[in-house]
Amino acid sequence: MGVRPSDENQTGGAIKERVREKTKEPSLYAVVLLNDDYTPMPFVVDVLEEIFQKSPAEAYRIMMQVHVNGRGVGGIYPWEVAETKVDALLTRGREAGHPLQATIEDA
Ligand code: TYC
Repeated sequence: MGVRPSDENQTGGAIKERVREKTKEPSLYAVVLLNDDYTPMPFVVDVLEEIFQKSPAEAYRIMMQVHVNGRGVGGIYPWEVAETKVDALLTRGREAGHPLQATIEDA
């Protein structure tokens, strides 16, 4: 005999304990800053402090990582937060006339 979908959670009056809720943690994404030859170093440090909430020392470390290796992680966030960070970074760069770029990758 088949079980109707609406009966799947029925226990005929018995108490049924749910051991674990089927909630999932949100997937996480890395915002990756990309190097270029024109954006001033202090501007990138400011962006990391103000948009990515990094300390001055951490912001400088990430900026140098990008400068030397071509890329570096500004932060790891749920998708919509990562998108908002990239938007803010691109807008800030564009308004200042700098070609600063960032991408979103699976963390
Ligand atoms: N390479 C840039 C310079 O020499 C500095 C820089 C660092 C640019 C990080 C972008 O994401 C970046 N002025």
